[in-house]
Amino acid sequence: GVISNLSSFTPDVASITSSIRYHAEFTPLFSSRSFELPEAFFATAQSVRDALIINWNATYDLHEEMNAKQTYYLSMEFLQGRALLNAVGNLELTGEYAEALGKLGHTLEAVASQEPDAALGNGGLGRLASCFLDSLATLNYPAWGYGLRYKYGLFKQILTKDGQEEVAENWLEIGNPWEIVRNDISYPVKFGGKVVMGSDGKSRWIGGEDIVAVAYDVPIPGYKTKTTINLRLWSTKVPSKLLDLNAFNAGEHTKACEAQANAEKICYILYPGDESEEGKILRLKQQYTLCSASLQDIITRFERRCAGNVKWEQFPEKVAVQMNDTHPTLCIPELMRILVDLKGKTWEEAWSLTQSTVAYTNHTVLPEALEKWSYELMQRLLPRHVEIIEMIDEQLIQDIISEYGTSNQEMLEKKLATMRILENFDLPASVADLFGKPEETPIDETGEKPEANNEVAPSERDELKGDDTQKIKAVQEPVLPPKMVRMANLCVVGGHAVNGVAAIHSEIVKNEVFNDFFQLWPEKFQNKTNGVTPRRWIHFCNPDLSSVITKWIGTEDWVLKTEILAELRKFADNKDLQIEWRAAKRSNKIKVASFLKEKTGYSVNPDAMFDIQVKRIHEYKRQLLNILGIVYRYKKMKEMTAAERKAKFVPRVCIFGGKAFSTYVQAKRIVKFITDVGATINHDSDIGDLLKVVFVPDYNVSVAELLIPASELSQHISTAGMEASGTSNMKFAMNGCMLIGTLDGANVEIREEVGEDNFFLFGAQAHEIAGLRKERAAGKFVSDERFEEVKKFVRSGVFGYCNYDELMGSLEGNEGYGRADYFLVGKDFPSYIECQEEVDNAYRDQTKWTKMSILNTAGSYKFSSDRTINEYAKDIWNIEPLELI
Ligand code: DL6
Repeated sequence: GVISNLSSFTPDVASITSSIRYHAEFTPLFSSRSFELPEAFFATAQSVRDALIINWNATYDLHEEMNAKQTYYLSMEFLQGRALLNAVGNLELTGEYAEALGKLGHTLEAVASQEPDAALGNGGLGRLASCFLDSLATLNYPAWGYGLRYKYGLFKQILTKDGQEEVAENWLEIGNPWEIVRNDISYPVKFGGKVVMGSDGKSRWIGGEDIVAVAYDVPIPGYKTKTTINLRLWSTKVPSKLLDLNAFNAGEHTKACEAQANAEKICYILYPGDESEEGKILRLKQQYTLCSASLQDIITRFERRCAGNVKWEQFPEKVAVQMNDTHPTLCIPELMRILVDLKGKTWEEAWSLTQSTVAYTNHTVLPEALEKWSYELMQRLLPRHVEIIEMIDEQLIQDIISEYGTSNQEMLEKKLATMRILENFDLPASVADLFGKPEETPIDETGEKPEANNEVAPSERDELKGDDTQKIKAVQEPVLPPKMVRMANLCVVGGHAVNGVAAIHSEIVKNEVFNDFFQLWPEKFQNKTNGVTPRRWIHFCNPDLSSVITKWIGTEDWVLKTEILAELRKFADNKDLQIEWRAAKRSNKIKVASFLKEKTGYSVNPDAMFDIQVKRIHEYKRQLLNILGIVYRYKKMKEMTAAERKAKFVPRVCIFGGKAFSTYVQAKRIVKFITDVGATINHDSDIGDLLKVVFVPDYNVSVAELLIPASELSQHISTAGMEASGTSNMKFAMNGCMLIGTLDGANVEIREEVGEDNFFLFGAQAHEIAGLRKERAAGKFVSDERFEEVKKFVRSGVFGYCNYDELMGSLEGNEGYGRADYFLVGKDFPSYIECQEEVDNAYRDQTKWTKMSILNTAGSYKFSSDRTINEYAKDIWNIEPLELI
């Protein structure tokens, strides 16, 4: 009976109960005698997976049969979080699963909380990829995600008295009930070796290290549709023929396993520290594994669907490849290699196919994040790809010359210096003589031509992380600048579309970061403002508010058509709605209060304003501005009588969360500073419930799902022009939270949609920033006395033994990236604290505040990832929905 139930899964409570029982009994991981929460989670997830597999297979068959154009979203990161509640919610089986588990002695909520977060990403870029998968499936687009199956995802953050510590997160420890191991789908991937010329005059890449990439599939269900798409994650292993049996037999076990260990370590960890040469090699191997295995898979599918009649000119009509930032750039030379070396296409044919297939999304304007690889390292690992990149670079030079001519050599040289893919390279012989002077290599004092230094330049990122060693070396040893490959330039040249992720960011991409390319190919540049899935980020994580919305709008359709949310505007003043709205918020705040108590020991008052800043810790995101604002508030409170401070300040719980990159010294100082400030304020009996500062450890997707519904004020306070978009700002607005922020990233568009009166704006604007930095460098900046007062207060040692000299010092002086207040905390401080006073005043009037909160939800409809995905589908991918009936 049980087995036949499984093969024809019917979603009624009785068959769901028996399917959970079946999995509890036959999952070899557990003793069948026990059915505690971990077992219940695993068995429930497997039962849900059965339902998903039926739809996943049907979706695959439909795509195969229709052979429609399909999008492949390549990303080194997918920040999926938990899957159980999302899957049952999308299948519309939440009630049935809750009831079935009830019969088995558990609640669905408790079972779901057993699931470890799948944290195969660092932050915004990875979470965006996961929201996109949800929207692609929901909107029935033929699309897949491709990524890597890291054994260890993003580290677990522990907070000690010394600040942040990182612990490996073994998310696969008890196994992953969602994945389907595809031992039938694997591809060879190779590194190193050399390129030889065959007798046919063609290049061949031979020798080197061989590994195999094996597919692990994760079904991704859409909401209220049968469409279930695939996230294919690659894991690496050694080809079995390479297991060194002789070494085994000779008892040299370590040697015998060496190749195995080398292959497996590629997918060991998300973002290996890449300060060391070894770390860089590993990261480059990861990127190439993703690109090579995915493209081989895509091409195999394309050829199979051609059913023996392969017409390569149709490839871009069947395949769209989206590169999530520059991490999958190697797609470009890899596709060229496959087409030219293996499929016999001419260079011109292959280039046209590649360009029409591939597109690139830029997610950051930070100079340190625009990836560059050492030419020498790349040549060692991927010699054939380097040849191909050199040819693309040469072709680009020709394009630039034919556009601008050679009469204005100075202008041309500038263009080439910024636009070439290869940085710090001589001009190729084919064009060098056009410049009228031979290329000269400087002679050093020994009379020898120095060798190019292939070390990575002392980058701004090193400075940010407080690593001065390379800088010192650079000063002492006059060497040629290192030869590098600029991945972003390769993406712009090799892709047919380049997009930024919010309107203001796309303008900066066009007018600053890639301005020379924009002048050459304006038609390539687009904007695609980010979005978030309203399923996970309001409907499932905030059921109380969702019910209120559905009741007042009269339909649940807003979960799919968020524009309906705008109808809430009609009721924003309605007293009854306001009462229900506040009740939903309060019940979410009560849950968070008990979570904070459990995680940090601090008790907070659920009637205080919940003021939240959760995101990666980075100087440009300015957690330092937030905490210094809190310090200022605290100092003022201490200077007042109890009655005065009660009259002046609204009670607040200031919540922080976020991880600092493990080698980012300054970010870690900020984490420690926040926790120290919290420890002092939270124990100050003069202050009591008027102010609490809590740093939530180990911020992740699941914690966000708890905090965001409880938020009343959220902070998006980056230095203008530096945050590409932000996506948590969208989630907060959707959940009826007011934003305090600068005119940066998607804040600009959120403010437009929710209305100026419902957004707390402060700070310098993007176009002013360069001038302000210059002013500072010229010693002309006059600091506000309140800012000076705060720094002095911190330095006086109120917050423990430490005087935070490095942290406060970074806000002083006149010059240097990462110093001299590069992120303009001091400049924006006065307008920030004044804006915070406005927030207090607005919060005092709860009727007005609730109206503002409703208008934030109503105005957030544009920020659904469904809207974003429809735009990509139409403007970049040219794909159509394909629905199972
Ligand atoms: O586009 C998603 C997200 C943006 O919302 C953030 O503003 C941006 O910082 C983030 N970028 C990254 C790292 N980028 N790289 N490389 O996560 O992307």
